[in-house]
Amino acid sequence: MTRQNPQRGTQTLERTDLARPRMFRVLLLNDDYTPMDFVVMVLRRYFRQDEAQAQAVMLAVHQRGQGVAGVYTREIAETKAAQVVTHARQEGHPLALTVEPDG
Ligand code: TYC
Repeated sequence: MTRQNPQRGTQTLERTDLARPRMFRVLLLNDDYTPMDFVVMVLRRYFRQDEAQAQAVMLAVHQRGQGVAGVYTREIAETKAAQVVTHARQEGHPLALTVEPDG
């Protein structure tokens, strides 16, 4: 789109073909100590999953070692991972997460 500015005699070309941002996966890692209920709470509260999905993801991580909690832009993914680690440490749990490019 072109925006006219008659006072200055200028035109501004606005981009309308915005590129989609790169997306990042937040991965939950299994450990032997974090309670299952805490992981389910994390998936519900921080990753907006319903009870059934949170249970399924938690169990998949428990059985396979890791799993995707959610996919976000980089800043949001890193913020969520940091918030969860802070919460887990406050409760004395060793829960670990990583952030990696999606695809
Ligand atoms: N393995 C943990 C237990 O048996 C549960 C758990 C699931 C821990 C997922 C971390 O990301 C995790 N209590």
